[in-house]
Amino acid sequence: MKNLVITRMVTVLLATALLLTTMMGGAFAQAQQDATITFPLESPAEIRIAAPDGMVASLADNLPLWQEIERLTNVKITWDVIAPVQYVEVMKLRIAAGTNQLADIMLLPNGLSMTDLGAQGIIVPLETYIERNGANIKAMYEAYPALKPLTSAGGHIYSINALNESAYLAPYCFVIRKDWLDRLNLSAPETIEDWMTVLTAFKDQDANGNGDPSDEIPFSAGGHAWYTTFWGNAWDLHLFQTGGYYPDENGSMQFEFISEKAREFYTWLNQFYTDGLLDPEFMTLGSEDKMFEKVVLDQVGAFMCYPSNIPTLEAALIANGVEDAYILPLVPPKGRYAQMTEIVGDLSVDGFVVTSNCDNPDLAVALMNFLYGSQQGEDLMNFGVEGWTYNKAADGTYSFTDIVTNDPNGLSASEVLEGFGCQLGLPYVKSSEREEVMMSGYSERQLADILDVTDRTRPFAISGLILPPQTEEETEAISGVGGDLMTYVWEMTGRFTIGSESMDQWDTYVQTIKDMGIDEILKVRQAQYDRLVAQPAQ
Ligand SMILES: [Ca+2]
Repeated sequence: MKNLVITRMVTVLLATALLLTTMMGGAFAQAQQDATITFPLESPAEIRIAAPDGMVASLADNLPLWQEIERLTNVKITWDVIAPVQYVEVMKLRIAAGTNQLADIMLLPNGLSMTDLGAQGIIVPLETYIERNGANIKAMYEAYPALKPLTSAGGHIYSINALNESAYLAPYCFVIRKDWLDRLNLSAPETIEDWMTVLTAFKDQDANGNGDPSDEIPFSAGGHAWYTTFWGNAWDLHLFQTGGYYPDENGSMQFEFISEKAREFYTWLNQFYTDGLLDPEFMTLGSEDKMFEKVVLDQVGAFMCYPSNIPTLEAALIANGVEDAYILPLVPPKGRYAQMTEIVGDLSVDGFVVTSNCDNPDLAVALMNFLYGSQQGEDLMNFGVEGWTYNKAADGTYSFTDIVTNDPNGLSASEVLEGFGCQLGLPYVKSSEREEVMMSGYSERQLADILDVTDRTRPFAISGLILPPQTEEETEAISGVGGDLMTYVWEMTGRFTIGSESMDQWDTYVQTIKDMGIDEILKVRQAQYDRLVAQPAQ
C-alpha cells in the first residue's frame, strides 16, 4: 500500500509536469495537447481487444463492469476472446496469418517474442503514446523499477503488464498443525533444526491422537520435486520462484541448481527423506490437491500453502471430526545461510501490446492508462461497479455487497467478481485492499494469524526475479542449447532426494549440466540481468 501512495503522488507530479510542458511549448506542445485524451470522449470510438476469456462468464457477453467502463469512457469495446487454454495456439496462428485481422490491443501470447514482433512491425512501440497519455503507466515505472525493463525490447517499450500490489499479503508459506504441536507439548519451529525435531516427534508419536502412533505423515508436498525447493530458501537458494538463475553478491549470474549450497541443501533433503519426515509420495501424488486430500484426513503435520487455503482446509478437517483443527501459518525457517522466502513476483510476465492494425494507438494507451493506475480504474478492475458489487465508506474502506459475498449458486466472491468482468481483459493493478476485504469471512483467529504472518514474513520476503526479454541475438545464441536441461535437473534432484542416485554423483550431475551448455545460457542471463539493473533512461 505504501507503493500506491507513492504512485499516486508521482501521478500528480507527472500530470503537473505534462501540463506545464503543454502550457510553455509552442506548436509542438499544441500538437501534443491535441493527442491528449480525456474520458469520456466527446465522440464515441471503438477498440477491439484480444484476450483470454473469463472462466465464469464470457467477456463477449457485455459484462456489467465493461458496460460501465464503456459508459465512463465512451469507448465501445469489441471483444475477441479465446478460451484461456487455447489462447496461445490460436493467437500464434493469427499472428502468422498477417496483421490486418489482428485486434487493436492483444495480450502477447506466451512464447512469442516482443523483440521479434516489434522488429517485424507487428506490434508498435508505445513510448511516445505513453508520453502523451500514460501518466499512470509512467508512475508505475517509478513504483516498480523492474517494470520498464520487463516491458521493453530493442530500446522500445512494447507492453503494459498487470501488477500485483498484494504480492506480499498472505504469502505462500509453511504451515503446521497447531493442535498437533499442542498435543505433543511442542512450540512452533523457528529454525531448520527445530523443524527436524518437531517433525520427528510427529513421526514417532501419536500426533493426531487417534491411538495409532504410525499413521502420521510429518511433512507432505504436492506432486513434483519443485515443491521441495521451497526449503532451499533457507540455504539462500532461489530455486522455487526464480528457477535458479540468480546473481551472486557481485552481480554475477549463477545457476544455483549446481552450486555448493545446492549440494548441501540436497544432502540435507536426502536426510530429511531418509529420516521419514517427507511424504514418500511427494513426487508421485500428481497434484497439490491430492496432498490437500491427505491434509483434510488428518494425516499431515506440516505442508506449504497460501494462508487463504487455511479456512477451507480447517472447515474440512472439522467436518471430518477433528473439532480442534488449527492450521498455523509460519514465517520462513532460519537456515544455515538465510532466512528468506521467495514470493510470486509483483509483476506479471505477460503484457498487453498494441498491434500495427490499431489506427488509434493514443486511444489504446489512454484506455489502458485509465484502468491501470487511476483510483477509479483500480476500483473498477478490482471491486466492480460501486453500489452494485461494492460500497466505499466515507473513510475509504470497501465492503462487498451481498451479491458478491452470498451468491445463490455458491460462487466464491472472486468468482462472482470475475463474472462481472473484474481482473480480466486489460492490464490492472491487483489491489491489496481487495484481498483484505476478501478475508472478512475468516474467523477472528484465522484473520489475526494471516495478518501476523504477513507482517512477520515481510522482512524476509523477496520477489521472484523476472528477467527482461531476450534479444533476437540472444535467442539465436542459445537456440538448441540446454533444451531438456530442466527435465534433467528435476530428474536428478528428485533422485538425490529419495536416494536412488547417491550424492556421490553430484559432481557428475554438475558436469553434465555444464556439458549441456549452461555457460552459454548464463551469458545470456547475465546480459538480461544487466539490462534489468541498468534501468534504461526514460
Ligand atoms: Ca496417529
